[in-house]
Amino acid sequence: MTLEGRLIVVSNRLPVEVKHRGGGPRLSRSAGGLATALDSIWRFTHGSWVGWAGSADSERANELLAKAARGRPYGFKAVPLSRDEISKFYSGFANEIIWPLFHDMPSRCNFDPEYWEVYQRVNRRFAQAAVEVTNGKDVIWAHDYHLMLMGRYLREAGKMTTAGFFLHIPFPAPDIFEKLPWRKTILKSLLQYDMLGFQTDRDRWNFVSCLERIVPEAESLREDPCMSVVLEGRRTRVGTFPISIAFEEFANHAASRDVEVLSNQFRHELSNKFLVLGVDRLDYTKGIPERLRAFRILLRRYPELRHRVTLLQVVVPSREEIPNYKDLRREVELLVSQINGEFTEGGWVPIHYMHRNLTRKQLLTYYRAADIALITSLKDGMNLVAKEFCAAQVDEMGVVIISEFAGASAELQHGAIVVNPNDLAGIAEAIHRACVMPVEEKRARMRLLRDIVRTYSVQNWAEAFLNAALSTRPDVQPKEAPTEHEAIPLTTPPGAREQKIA
Ligand code: ADQ
Repeated sequence: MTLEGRLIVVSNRLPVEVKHRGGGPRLSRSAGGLATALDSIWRFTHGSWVGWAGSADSERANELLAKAARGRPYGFKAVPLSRDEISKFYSGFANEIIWPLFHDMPSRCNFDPEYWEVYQRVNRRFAQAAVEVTNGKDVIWAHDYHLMLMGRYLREAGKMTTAGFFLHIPFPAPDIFEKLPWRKTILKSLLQYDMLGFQTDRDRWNFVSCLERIVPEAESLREDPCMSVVLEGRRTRVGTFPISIAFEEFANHAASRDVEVLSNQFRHELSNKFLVLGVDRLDYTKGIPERLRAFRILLRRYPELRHRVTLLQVVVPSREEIPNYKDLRREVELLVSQINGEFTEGGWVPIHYMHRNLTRKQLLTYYRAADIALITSLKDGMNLVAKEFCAAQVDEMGVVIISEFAGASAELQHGAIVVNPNDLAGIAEAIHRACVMPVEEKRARMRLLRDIVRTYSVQNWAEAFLNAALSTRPDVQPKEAPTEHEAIPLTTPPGAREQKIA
């Protein structure tokens, strides 16, 4: 697709971060699923990326950003945030209220009213920054729960260009969402965007159910392929767009000689034990303690698997300034040492644990070397690790065990083994099943999974969203007919889109 204007992406963080190290500010890549996914949408368009650039807002930092933009199809527009704003907007409102609430964990929320004040102020600032780089034909695409009010401030600034919003995390059911003191303002602000995108049908249904309960004056119209909501004469389209990965890029890199050699070497070092892999940001939504406890049950129930199976758990440090996350690290490290203490014998350590950022090559090496990807999120918008693992299975042999509460399970359920992350014995049984699964079944499942992920890449996701956003303009129609994935009509039951093993 080609946009008539430019694309203005707005996200909390820019894809590069300026950090103060000894000797002055330095640039590094931002971590996490959003940065990885968005980086690949610029192949077919150009424009600007608006977001926070990290701790430093000095002149030198802007120089570094200008330098980093050379050769990219987009420029950077940094939004300055003070230390207090980072603490109350990012750590506070976004990550101590919205993150736990939207992941169905209201008891972890800290509903501090000051957080709300700062959230409003910072959303207004992001809107102003976006307006400064936007021309009439541009499309503004805002990302994630940090920017739910930005639509309202764009309208207040008189910005009439098309504005869309994609939520990367789940949207909760009304009984959970209504706990939020600012629920109505947030829903009405979201309806100031022209286009809203959710990861799964379940999230979209939840959003519409919340509207029905909290903003009954909004009228929902079930149109194909998206639905529309009309409030005070404004129409917002609402669709399902499951995010994906750059499949070919991952698959080609995983197939490279480098990665093959490293992965064989790693397997050799483990004496070719059956390798179970967990890769996550260190976050309480990812179900890491549950996974470790399930692995302990496996080793207790099936002593014949001792010496034969190893769990490699890789965690990337995340949000370490928030107390909940520090506690989680301690819990995970204690469990790892308890389990290793209980089972380690000469020549075999049951759990290998890494707490650090990996390069793409290292990540692909572990994906390729592993026999099982174990994803036990208690709740997850999508989970890109599941899709990256499939892309890296160039030998078509790995098994995916995935939580039914990860968005990716809606697409992957017929090729993966689906588990309830609270059912620890069930997870242990799933690992056992994967260990004894016949090779033909593994291949059939992995082929299906790879087909699903290959067919709908992150480029398809971005095009589908932007096409749907453009079709909200009275003067523009989408250039191509909507694809199956572009948006799923609300009448389609969740899961209808998935395929089965032939
Ligand atoms: P995340 O919660 O960050 O993303 P996820 O989708 O799994 O979760 O993405 C994690 C990313 O970080 C993957 O690309 C993975 O390769 C990378 N990663 C993980 N551990 C790493 C390590 N140790 N070193 C280097 N890289 C590592 C949010 C939502 C998700 C949603 C994405 C995209 O919470 O539900 O899928 O956005 O929409």
